[in-house]
Amino acid sequence: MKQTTRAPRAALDLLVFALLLSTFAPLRAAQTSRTARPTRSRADSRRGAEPAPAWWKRAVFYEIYPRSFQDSDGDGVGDLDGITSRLEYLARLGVDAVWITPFYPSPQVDFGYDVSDYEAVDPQFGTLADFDRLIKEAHRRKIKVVIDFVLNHTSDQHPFFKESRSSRENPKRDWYIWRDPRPDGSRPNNWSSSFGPVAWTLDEQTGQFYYHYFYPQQPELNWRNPEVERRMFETVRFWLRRGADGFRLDAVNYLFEDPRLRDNPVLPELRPGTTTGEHLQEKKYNRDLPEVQDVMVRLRAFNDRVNPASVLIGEAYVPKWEELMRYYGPADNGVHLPFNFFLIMEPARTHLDANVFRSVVEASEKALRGRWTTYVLSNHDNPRHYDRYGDGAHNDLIAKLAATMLLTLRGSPFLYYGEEIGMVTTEPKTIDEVRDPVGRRYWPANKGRDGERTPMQWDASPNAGFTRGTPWLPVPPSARAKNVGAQEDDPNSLLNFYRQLIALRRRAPALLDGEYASLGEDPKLFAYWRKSRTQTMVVALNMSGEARTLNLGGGGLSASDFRVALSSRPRKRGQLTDGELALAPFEAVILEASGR
Ligand code: TEU
Repeated sequence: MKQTTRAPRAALDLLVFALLLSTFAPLRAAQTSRTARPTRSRADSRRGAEPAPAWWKRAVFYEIYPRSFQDSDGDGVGDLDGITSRLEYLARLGVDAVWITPFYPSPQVDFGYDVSDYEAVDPQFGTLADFDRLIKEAHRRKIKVVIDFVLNHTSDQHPFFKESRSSRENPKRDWYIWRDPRPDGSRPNNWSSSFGPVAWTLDEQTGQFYYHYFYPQQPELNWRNPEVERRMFETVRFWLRRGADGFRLDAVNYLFEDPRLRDNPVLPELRPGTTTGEHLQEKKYNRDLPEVQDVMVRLRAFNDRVNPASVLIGEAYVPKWEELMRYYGPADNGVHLPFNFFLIMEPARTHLDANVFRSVVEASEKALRGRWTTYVLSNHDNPRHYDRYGDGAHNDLIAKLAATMLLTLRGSPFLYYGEEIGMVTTEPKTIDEVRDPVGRRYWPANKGRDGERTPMQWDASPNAGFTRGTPWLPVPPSARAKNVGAQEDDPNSLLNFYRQLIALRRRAPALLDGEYASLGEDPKLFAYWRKSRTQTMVVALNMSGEARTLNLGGGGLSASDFRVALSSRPRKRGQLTDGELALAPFEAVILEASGR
């Protein structure tokens, strides 16, 4: 059933192109002129005649989980108007782009990642008119808006799936992955689901199983069917026409499955929270199949025809750089920014260790060979890095250190809402409180992802300024002390540190797109330089509770004089002339060389 023959690609592309030209030519012109505005970076103007790099290479991105950011109507769930009302805050923080996770109509089984209509807004989150206003207000502040595209699966309540499941003969039957049971009535193969236990659900009415890597309410689309591709690409056009600046492509590495549906190799380890039966698997036959790359190339071509300034950001947790590199496409004609999750994966995930970070960053640099990447420490699927790296005694200092790294590596940083005020992961205390279904299934070994999705903490009021109703997830007790209001006026707050860092980054060509090289091999001190044609910056991150010293004489640094541009601890600004930088425990320092 998955073996649908694909229409010749060139013919398909031509048809789509012709349609685009005839229908959307004026729109394309308008969008090009909108996106061709100069960026805010002063570094740009210094470059004279060189063309400005794509906006997303310079951008600081900020991920918004709309349910939890700001509620405007008192139903306890955040919404698009809520986001619009906080754009001024984001502009002041200095971010260049927001990525908003799904706000489309959805039964909300996976809180929006189960989409039942790709071209509308869920009433909980607002209306299309609210979206248009959000775009207008964001663009007015020169903030780009990237949205989520959940293309691997739909909701089981999407009309496509309802049709598909209605009968074996339905024209949309082949839009999903249906298979007969094996002769003994069991499921077609051994594949497990990300959310457990198995990836197949029997549809009693038609007597076949359908495949879902995620929840059973998220049936997988059949990307071998060209009609699926055509229809899904229309979604891209729909949102680009409405002014979206790009897409974060959800779970793209799961688009294709082995046509023969061979069993995955079973690993010895059991899934955390289970004692029998549920072994982990190597996802050999249902993840990162080469066909994914062909879709990425075609999606990029489609995207470029509608709005060449828009960005595609791929979400794929892959174990190796070689696999991730394929997402850039054979001729850099695939995804612009495959997410680099290596700081969120082991060993960097849990170890604040200079050797680990140095080797992860060096491996990235080596694999990339000049291509652009992302850096990300927290998102809506992982415990917040504030707790992952915090030692309990120096958490704020460590958060400043992590922020300094995130915002000074060679790549586009992605912040997750609330990390700028040090929000903590607040897991449900009892199973009854759990909202993320996976947390109920594997409690307490896996408490789900509610902990990193709690409401944004704006002020010290009972609901932290998030809602005047009852928040969908409890506001953490930490909100009373830790909130935007409290940090606003404290010059040493984490929030103000993020603001300073982002402002510094914006005006420093070396940090925006300079080269990278590690400095030294101290196991407690991660240090590196960034160099552009006109500037050299040194970043020194003491990842230990001991004092450390960085020798500024080596590592290809020819400058003799350095100026402290920013530090996470109070220290005298000004020249450093003795060739050494002494760092206090967990201190982060950025130096600017005054010579070359
Ligand atoms: O996540 C895709 C993904 O790879 C997940 O396995 C992720 O690692 C997992 O959520 C961790 O617990 C994306 C979204 O980010 C996630 O929120 C969705 O639940 C998922 O796709 C399905 O759409």
